[in-house]
Amino acid sequence: HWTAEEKQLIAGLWGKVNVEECGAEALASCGDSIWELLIVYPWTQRFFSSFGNLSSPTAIIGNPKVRAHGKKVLTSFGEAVKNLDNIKATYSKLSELHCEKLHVDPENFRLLGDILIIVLASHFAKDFTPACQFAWQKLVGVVAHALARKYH
Ligand code: ZNH
Repeated sequence: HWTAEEKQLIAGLWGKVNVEECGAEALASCGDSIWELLIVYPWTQRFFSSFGNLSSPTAIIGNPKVRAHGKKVLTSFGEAVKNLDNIKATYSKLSELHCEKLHVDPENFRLLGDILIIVLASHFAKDFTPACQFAWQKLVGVVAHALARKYH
């Protein structure tokens, strides 16, 4: 459950990710969370064998499929932000996909969540207060849990 302050901190920062002037750039940099995941934790590359060349950081950064996937995941993450009180139901189908079809180890959801927080903190440094960090840490935890639900 969320306090009013937490909801506001989450929606406020996410609103900035989507705001028009810097929206595209911020969204792109959050979408970059995926290539950061692939570079920082190279074993996650095995899930993306259909994405073509991931043989070096340069190849990963320049790979259009990675970029497109980052956008897809981030857009989907936005659904959690919009449905804070209903995250489990929101990700029920996606959990099935990741657990039963893609066999993504749930640990990876937590790794991606941590990276997303680092990206948000560096992009919105002056707004990223400890209270904001706490709310986002909680959110990525709830999202990871919801996505991993079909394993339980
Ligand atoms: Zn994931 C896919 C979301 C994480 C892996 N994903 C996907 C999609 C989405 C998502 C929306 C699409 C689906 C369809 O198409 O139907 N994810 C997501 C989210 C998250 C995630 C929200 C968190 C936050 N993933 C993840 C991770 C991993 C993954 C961590 C690993 C490492 N995914 C994946 C894969 C896929 C997906 C492999 C498939 C891709 C293709 O295209 O093939």
